[in-house]
Amino acid sequence: MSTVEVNFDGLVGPTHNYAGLSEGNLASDRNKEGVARPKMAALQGLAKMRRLMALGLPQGVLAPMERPNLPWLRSLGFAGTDRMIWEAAAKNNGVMARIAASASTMWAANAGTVSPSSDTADGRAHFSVANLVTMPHRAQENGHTARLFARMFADAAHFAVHRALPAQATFADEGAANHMRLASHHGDRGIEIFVYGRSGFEPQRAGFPARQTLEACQAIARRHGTDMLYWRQSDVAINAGAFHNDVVAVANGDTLFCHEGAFADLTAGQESLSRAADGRFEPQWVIVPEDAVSLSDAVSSYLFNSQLVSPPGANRMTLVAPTEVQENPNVWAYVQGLMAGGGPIGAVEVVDVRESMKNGGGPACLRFRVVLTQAERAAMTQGFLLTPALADALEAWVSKHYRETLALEDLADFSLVQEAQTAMDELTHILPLGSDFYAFQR
Ligand code: SUG
Repeated sequence: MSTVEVNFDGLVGPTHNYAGLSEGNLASDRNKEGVARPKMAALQGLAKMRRLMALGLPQGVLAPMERPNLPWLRSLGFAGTDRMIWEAAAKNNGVMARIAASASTMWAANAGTVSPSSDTADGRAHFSVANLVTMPHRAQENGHTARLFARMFADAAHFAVHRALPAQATFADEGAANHMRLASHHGDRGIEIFVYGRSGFEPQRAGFPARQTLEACQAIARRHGTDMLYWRQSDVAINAGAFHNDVVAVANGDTLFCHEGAFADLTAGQESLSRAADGRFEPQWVIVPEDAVSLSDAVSSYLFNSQLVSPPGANRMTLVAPTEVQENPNVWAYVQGLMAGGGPIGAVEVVDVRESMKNGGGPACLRFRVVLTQAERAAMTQGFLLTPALADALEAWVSKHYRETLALEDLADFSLVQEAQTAMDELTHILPLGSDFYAFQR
């Protein structure tokens, strides 16, 4: 198969913590001020990557951002030596240090949006880095992501990497977490669907924030040269804690698996997808009714934040689900019924990504999916696709540098900055980032 989907997972960085920074993300709020386990978090992420590789699926890895982000603190007026900056930012309950230390680049589904070359007007794969403007701890990611994508997808004959949209609430964009693509095979021209929470010209909604605007989606479609369907997320889902569409829906191949309450107008969505797919393929819908799995159970178990994948050789899809799905008897009974039902989803693999889940990041949040032809895989910078040897090297690196535990009080300790910088410096020798990738190296 010459065209494949590669899942690039965000490697969890050494400052993973529970600062409770994300309003509307119930797990982040619930675990606020808990003690995080950075080493375990990174190893859980790598174990998930290995499971996907074992299913015969291509797997890639994305480097974490420089955290603590001292350049960001400097831009906010903190001055002096690195130690002085860090100690000042950690004062007054340390909210600035908490933001600067957030390991949020692990949630790679928010890195950006991709349109594969089969969908775009100029026949190149287009990437738009997400501006993530709704939350300050996430808004600092986009410069790093742009630099990383430019490094990975440097060949302009095959790839176009677009910077983040203007950093204004009107164009709030959270990337692939609100984007779905259906196609009969990965390499065929696909149908891309953007799911937005509000128009940028409406005031921010009451209740939890809507993080994606229609105008951001339209701008990305224009830049990529793609046809796009635009569906509105339901307010009920956002208020139930679905701060991204990928908390209540996931698509793969010809199949869309979602909660019946995911979209403001499910029927209109179904009709528009059928029209777009007419003559190309028959969309398969797996719609879960509220009385089978409530929105509340969907959000707490992250059933729909599973990865839906097509392992080579299998004729039904596999759901890569978080442990929490198995632990909820009602949700697990639904999954068993789904497997037995003969529909498009035929197998489940359970993965433990609890450390990320406690911040509201399930299996699908941790990955950035990119459909690539064989020629594009050859054109991308080599060394970002996971092999058993690279996974070994990354695990050894994590085991050597990461702390077992990290409480919020520990953030004030300047040695954390030094440890993180030592780790990142070494990472630039494991992944082909270049020896000046991080600002502290320049
Ligand atoms: O943006 N959590 C992330 C989780 C992102 C999940 N991604 C997808 N659904 N694709 C967020 O809310 C919590 C960080 C903290 O509270 O310290 C956080 O940012």
